[in-house]
Amino acid sequence: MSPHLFLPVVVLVVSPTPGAFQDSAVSPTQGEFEDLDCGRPEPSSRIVGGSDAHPGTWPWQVSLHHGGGHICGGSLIAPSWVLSAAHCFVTNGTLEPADEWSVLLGVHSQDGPLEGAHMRSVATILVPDNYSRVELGADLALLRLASPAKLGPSVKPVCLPRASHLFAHGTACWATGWGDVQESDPLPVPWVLQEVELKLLGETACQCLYSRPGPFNLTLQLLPGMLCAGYPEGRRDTCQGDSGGPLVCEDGGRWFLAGITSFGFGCGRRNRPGVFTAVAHYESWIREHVMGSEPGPAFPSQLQKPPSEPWEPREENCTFAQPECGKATRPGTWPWEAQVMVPGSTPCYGALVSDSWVLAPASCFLDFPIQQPRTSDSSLHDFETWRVLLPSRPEEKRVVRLVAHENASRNFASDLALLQLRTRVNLTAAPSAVCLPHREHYFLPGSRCRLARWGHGEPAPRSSAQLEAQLLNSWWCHCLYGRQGESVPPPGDPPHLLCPAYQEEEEAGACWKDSGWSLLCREEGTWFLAGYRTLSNGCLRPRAFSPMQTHGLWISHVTQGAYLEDQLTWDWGPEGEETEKQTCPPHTEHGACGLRPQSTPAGVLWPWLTEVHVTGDRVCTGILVAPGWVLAATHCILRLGSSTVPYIDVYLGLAGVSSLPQGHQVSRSVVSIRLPRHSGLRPPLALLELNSRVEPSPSALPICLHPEGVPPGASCWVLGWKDPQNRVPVAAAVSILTPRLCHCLYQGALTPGTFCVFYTEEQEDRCEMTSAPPLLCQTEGGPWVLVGMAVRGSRELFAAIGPEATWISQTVGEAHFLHLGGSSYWSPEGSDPCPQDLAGSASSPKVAALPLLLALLIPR
Ligand code: 4AZ
Repeated sequence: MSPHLFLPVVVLVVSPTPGAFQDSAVSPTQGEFEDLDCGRPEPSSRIVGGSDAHPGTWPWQVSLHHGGGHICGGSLIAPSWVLSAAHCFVTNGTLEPADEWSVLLGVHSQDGPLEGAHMRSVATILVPDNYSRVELGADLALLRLASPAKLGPSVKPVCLPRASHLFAHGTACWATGWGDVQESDPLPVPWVLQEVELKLLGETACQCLYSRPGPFNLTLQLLPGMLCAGYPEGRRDTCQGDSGGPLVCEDGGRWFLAGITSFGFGCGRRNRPGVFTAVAHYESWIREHVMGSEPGPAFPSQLQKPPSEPWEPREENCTFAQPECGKATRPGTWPWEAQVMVPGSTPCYGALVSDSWVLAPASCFLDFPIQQPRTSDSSLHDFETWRVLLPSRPEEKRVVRLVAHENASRNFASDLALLQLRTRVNLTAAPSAVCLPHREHYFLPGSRCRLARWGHGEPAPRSSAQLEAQLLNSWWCHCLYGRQGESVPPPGDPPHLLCPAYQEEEEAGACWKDSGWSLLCREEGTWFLAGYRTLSNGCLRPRAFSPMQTHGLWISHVTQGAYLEDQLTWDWGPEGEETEKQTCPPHTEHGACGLRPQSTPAGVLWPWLTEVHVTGDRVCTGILVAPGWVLAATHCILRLGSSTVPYIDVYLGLAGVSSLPQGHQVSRSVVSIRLPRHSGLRPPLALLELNSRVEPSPSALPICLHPEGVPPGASCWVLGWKDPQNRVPVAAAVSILTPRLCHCLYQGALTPGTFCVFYTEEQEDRCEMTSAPPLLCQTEGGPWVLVGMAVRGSRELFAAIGPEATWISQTVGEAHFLHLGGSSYWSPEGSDPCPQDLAGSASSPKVAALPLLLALLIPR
């Protein structure tokens, strides 16, 4: 995978309409193409304040169709020539065949009446030899039409500027097109041509804006032959689908094609104006290629020379650039934290997402659940009395509008509302806005995040270290907390949930009830509002958050200027598609169990493997079977003949990462030892009750239990430590003998409810046996299940979990019993007589009966 620039979807962002055309009498064009009149639309007036162009206003605008739909714009420059952008026609370095394209001329609405419109096929496409990628310039293409366009009121050519033509900085020009109206937001039906007024930016000013790194230090080097138009504050811009279309500026009553829509970082973003191909720079290339064509394009000379070079800010004092988002000098002191005060209710915490909008939970302001869909109409509220308090500002802000998410009342994942402030906030170090993630934003597993106040509710009275977390990968998040049966979204798709894994343990006895939390994640020193949740999770810290990225479109639609800045997107390649098939292993009624992460650089993880330290330095293997319970072999925990009650501690988690003994992350002490009631013999299994729960995470998660023995098709392992000092977990592969073979080999020595195993490939020395290791099995893609614990003094015999299932579930409550079917352990009923040569070979079964064993192993 490799990160690349997010060049998002775009459309023309709406703007006020231009003034009426001056149909002034201007002297005829000079130059060799004097006969072609250009750049003069029919005189017209426009819909004031709208963004739809009036029909006939931009008669040179053409739509380039490929595969049955609009792909790019273009400008008619002569009856047989259209000028557009090279990137529309070049895919992976190859020019697409001209005959696959058609040119639609004289269209206004692409879904409306097409009178005056006509289509032409393309005979040739010409692209400069030095074109490779948009960021390297030369993004222009000449299209020769198969037959000349029919000129008329709605089809006229535009004038081309000569190389000497100077377009003054600050000139208001117009860009037009059928492109997206926002990033990832296509122009709605009836697809009426859009127009937007854009100011030309000088080279220094534009470079200054593009040199301001956004959250990911993404900058752009402008090159000769590029020009910029737009605004430092963004909002008005071209976007995807406008490419190839015109940027025209008026001179002496004629419209000149100053630029060809080429690219930009996103659309309408702060500090990211649109980048255009400067047509004047390519005068000679165009002339050279249209030579001999009659009539060719017109290059009228400039009538109004711009006065002197207008002042251009220097890069060092690029003060007109807009402030950045997501900068916090001290994590925990959030400069975007907004406190919304509504009389009669406790303050509601939200986040400043632009200079005039606060995002907060809708449930702060609307009643839940709402029976009737209620309008999100502001008139239901008396905003006069509402106040918003922002960091470092003594004065309170007033609210003029509330826009609730349309699903806010139906679904907690949309519990969002936007509040518009009456006056804009001057964004400085504080208050400042938080950055919002784009839909495709991929928060890397392991990203550093923090909880921040969100909505009503008191902060949990804990140390701030407890608010720190790292993101889990989406498979874990989904399998631990997602809805069963829903497939795991592949990386790159918006996740259904975002899960933090906390750095600090949950404090015993603390209750996080009734507080909403937002999840802020930091990337490259910039904080993003990644997720939020308003529902409490009992007393526990929240484990799963609704992702904010799915709401970016709604937020930018409403606010027209929230901080959705440059972000990385990942090119997942074919691996991304493979992961699409990922699903989670079955859950039990108590949730996920037996999930194992891939081994990480931090160590091999067996999230249920527990070191049980018994008084002094004896170490037994324990297995986490529920958040507050560990199962261990009785003989390891309680030594025969010892009359003292042992003092026991347990350690779980990632080895080698924290400062706890042996690098474990989680420690607990044991408050009681429970044994099942057995007549006579000492029971083989003991349950250890922990002083507090261990919440599920990839480094500490309960195992699944399997009462029926070995699940069909499973591979089984004995899990333990090789070296009692340096306890790095090891697993030895084993096969399980059939109950009959087991019984026959160990005749007389076996307790009912025992598994016999056979180590494959000399693996029996891998684990040290004094710690009483467990026997685990896993079916392909399924969860890991515990089937037994080692019997005292044996490497090959394991006490089965099955016979104790009732006792375990009654004692533990939340044990994860999975019913997968399968072979059972040895039980005395119905044992057939044993073959002669096996009887009595129990001391060394594999030596005596190896050939037989291999034949009788439980089939996989
Ligand atoms: C595009 O993808 C595109 N905001 C066109 C223009 C801009 C960005 C992207 C400029 O075709």
